[in-house]
Amino acid sequence: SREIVIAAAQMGPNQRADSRRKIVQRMIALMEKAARCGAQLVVYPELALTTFFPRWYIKDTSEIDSFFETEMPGADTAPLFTRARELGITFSFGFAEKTEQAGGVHHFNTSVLVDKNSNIILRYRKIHIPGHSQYESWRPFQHLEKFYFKPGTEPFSTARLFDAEFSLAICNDRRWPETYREMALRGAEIALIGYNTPMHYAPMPSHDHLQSFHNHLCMQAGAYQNGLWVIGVAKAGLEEGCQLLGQTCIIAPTGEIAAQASSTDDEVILALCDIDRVKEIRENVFNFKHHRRPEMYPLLSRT
Ligand code: CDT
Repeated sequence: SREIVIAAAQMGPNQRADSRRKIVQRMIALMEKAARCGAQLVVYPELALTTFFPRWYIKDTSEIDSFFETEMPGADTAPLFTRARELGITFSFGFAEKTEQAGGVHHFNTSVLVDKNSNIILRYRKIHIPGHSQYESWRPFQHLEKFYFKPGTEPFSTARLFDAEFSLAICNDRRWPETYREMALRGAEIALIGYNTPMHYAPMPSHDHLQSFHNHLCMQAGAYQNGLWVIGVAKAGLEEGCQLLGQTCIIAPTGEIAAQASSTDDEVILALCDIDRVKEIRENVFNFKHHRRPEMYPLLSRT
């Protein structure tokens, strides 16, 4: 069987004044801890290098730029790549990406998968950008992802590592069933998903108490209904006065939680993931080839 020791490296809050260097040092400490426990792959959250800045409406472009990476690795992130190479660790993390393409400048909410030789083998740019695009004064804090980020223009894709197929998604993507189904149809066996989820949802505060439930509900359902391992990794805790959900977890293709964080701080959890367990689902109840009826779901292929 194909077994991989996967670590989910939950991060506690990143405050606005925390330097990239300090944050990267915390990420390295988590990686070293995971490596001591035998991890082969370490997964960090969405926007791991900064505070969740979409909670503020920032007009000054140089201030906005300070949250974005123009190269990966850059000067501040190189130590993470170097330490991973020394430890022989593969890793994945999210960051704000500013890139020039076809003469234009683009801002994406991005995550990458890096092999043990520090090569970026998969880059994903968040497709489902939540929140709003303009300042809304009635909110206690903003969720201006639509102001800061353009949606990625490439569909979900996969990369092969440890003889298994990996796919990346970011935060709000995990709530959409299409995410997991598209991945699975492309042959993905493991989905790596970082998130920053405020406990307070301003448009529907009566759902605040459901944040934890919905978090696990969508990832466990996605895992089971598509026969995928799902690694869900939080940036958690009280970040700039905003409480972020924890609940980092490693979910088996049966939908069962194999490991879960017990804090909202920097914390490593691990599981020995048998990738062949994907077959328990995909060769049985969700054998797409035998039981799926795409011709009966014509609206799914329409916008
Ligand atoms: N980062 C991110 O995508 N957060 C959203 C918050 C809820 S939508 C405003 C999420 O889906 O968890």
